[in-house]
Amino acid sequence: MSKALEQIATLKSHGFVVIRALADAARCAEIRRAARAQLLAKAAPLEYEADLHYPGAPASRRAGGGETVRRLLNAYDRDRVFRCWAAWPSIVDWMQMYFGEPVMLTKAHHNCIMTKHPVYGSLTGWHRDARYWSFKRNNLISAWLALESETVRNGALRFVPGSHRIALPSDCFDHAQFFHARPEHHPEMAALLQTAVLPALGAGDAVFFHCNTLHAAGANFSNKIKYSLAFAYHGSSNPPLPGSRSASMPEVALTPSNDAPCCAQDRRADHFPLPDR
Ligand SMILES: O=C(O)CCC(=O)C(=O)O
Repeated sequence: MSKALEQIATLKSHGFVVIRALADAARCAEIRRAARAQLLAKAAPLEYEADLHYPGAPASRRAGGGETVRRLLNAYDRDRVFRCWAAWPSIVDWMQMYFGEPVMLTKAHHNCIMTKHPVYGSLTGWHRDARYWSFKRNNLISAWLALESETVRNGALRFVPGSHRIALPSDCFDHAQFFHARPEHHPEMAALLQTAVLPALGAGDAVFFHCNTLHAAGANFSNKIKYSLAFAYHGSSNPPLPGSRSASMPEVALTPSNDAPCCAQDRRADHFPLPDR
C-alpha cells in the first residue's frame, strides 16, 4: 500500500492522521515570516480572543490583553505563500485520493493562521468543526500545518480517535456546540475524552482531520506565539448549502492543472528559494 493510502486508511479509522515533514524548514520559515509581518501590521480581517470569550481570553477588547489576535482570517487572500500552501500539490493529490473526485478549498472555514499567544491566548473546548459548517455531507478534511513545535506546553491539538464515526447525542453539547457529556447522563460519552491523544508536532508536520472528529486545544504556557496554518477541503460533489455561511465565500477548485501560478513556479524549484532572514 502506498504511504498516502495508509494515511487515508488511518484517517478513515481514527479521524485524524499526522503527516510528518510535509513542509520543509525553508517553507515553514517563509510562512512564519509572512504571518508575523501580518500580525505586527494587525492586517484585517482578524479574530480577537476577547470576542470569543473562550476560557483564558481577556474579558473585552478594553481589558488587559484585549487586543490579542487569535486568528489572521482569510489566509488565502492575504499572501502568495499562504495561497501556495493551500494548493500545495501533495496536499491536493492526497485530498483527491481521499475524496475520489476533484478537490475544492472552502474559504469560509479555517482558511486562517492561528496565532496562539502566551498569557492571553485561550484554550478551545471539545468540539466538532462541522458544528457550524453546512455542506451537503459532513465530509470535509482540515489540514493543519505546524510552523514550530506544538506540544502540550504551547496548546497543541488533542483528538478523540474514532469520534468522527460516533453518533453523539445532542444533549452532550452546550449552546455553543462544545461537547460536555455529563458522566451521570452519558457515562460512555464522558469516558470518550479519556481516550484522547495529543500528537506532538514538529515544524513542518501536519495533521489532517475529519470535520466530525472531536478535538480541543490547550492554552499556550510557553513564552512564544504559536503559529499554525489551517485550510479545509471537500470533494466537488459536496458543495456548501445555498444561503449558509459556508456558501458565503467563493470556493477554490484545486486540480493539478489549475494550481495557483505561484505553485507552478515553486514546483519548478527543488526547494523554496527564499533565505530565512
Ligand atoms: O488551537 C486551538 O485553540 C483550536 C483550534 C481548533 O480547534 C479549530 O480551529 O478547529
